[in-house]
Amino acid sequence: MSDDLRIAVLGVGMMGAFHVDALSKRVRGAKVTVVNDFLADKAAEVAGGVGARVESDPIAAINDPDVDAVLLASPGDAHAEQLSACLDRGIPVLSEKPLTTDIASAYAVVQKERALGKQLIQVGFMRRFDPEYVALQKLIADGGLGSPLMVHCTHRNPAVGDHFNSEYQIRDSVVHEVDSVRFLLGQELTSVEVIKGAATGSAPHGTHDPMLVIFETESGAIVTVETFVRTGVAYEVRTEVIGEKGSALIGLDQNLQVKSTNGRWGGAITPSFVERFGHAYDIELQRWVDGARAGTIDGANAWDGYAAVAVCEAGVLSLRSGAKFHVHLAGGTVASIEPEEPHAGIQAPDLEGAWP
Ligand code: ISE
Repeated sequence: MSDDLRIAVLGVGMMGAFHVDALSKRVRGAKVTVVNDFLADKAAEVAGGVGARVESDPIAAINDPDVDAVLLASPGDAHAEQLSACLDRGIPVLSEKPLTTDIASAYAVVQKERALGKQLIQVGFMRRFDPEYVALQKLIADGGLGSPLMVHCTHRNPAVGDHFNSEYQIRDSVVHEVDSVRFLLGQELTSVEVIKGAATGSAPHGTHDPMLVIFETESGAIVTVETFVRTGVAYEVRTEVIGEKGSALIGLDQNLQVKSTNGRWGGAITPSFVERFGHAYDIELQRWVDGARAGTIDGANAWDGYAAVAVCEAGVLSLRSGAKFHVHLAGGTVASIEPEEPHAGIQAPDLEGAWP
């Protein structure tokens, strides 16, 4: 009898189907036994491809006797109930971001897991498994850059649908930078300010794309994030950390460099996050499966997922109001988010009137 981890995958849109493929073909010790999606045809197609069963009710899928662990790639607003059902059954769950869609429900999930006294929830922040991020984190943790003073993040997608408005951009895209910086620096983010500039012509009316997001960290380091999801170019994610003893940069697409007879040189940029982070996703899944079989988790935990929800919520408030928001994520208590006191501003002297 096989002792493979029997997994239910909830939500088999692009990401869920990608994970089912990886779990079936590339990850050792795992077997997808149950598939659920609100689109019955999609569920049947994906399940059929790997010999799994379709279960139309997500909670029944979680409670299915053929299931040892759950992978959530369902819409974020379904996560709170589905995570709670996994905790009730006491089985491991890998949840794609967001953990949940609001601070209160994310905090409730953290508290419920804490009451069980066992970590069962892992959040799918795959960059924590990308070799470049891992190397950078180690360099910083080993003191190779001295104290980190600044971080510059670039996050560009070639194109997205019109549903991708500015708030979605913060919660779906910038959220990766929130987690990456927390992972790299080992610090909480303490403030958020979103700056909206001129929008690209392909952004729908009222959508601010690109934006500059500025965070501060517990030690006072400053983080800048350029978020631009309609560049029309390719997928570009870079991170540079500047410390007291040097700086380090990752995400340079330094793969095959070609020099041609026409005097040009260059390489290829990854077209989407699937190519850029495909290897990281596979490592993440293998480590999750190995951890689940050993009764542990390995990667971002429920608190990390919760912190990301709270910081992005503050980012959305800053986007709406134009104010800088402070975030307090202390001692495992619920996050508090407050706007910075408005400044009086500067009154410029009337130069024209003063001119002789
Ligand atoms: C998407 O959901 C992801 O998770 C990608 O990593 C990110 O680059 C993209 O902006 C998001 O929409």
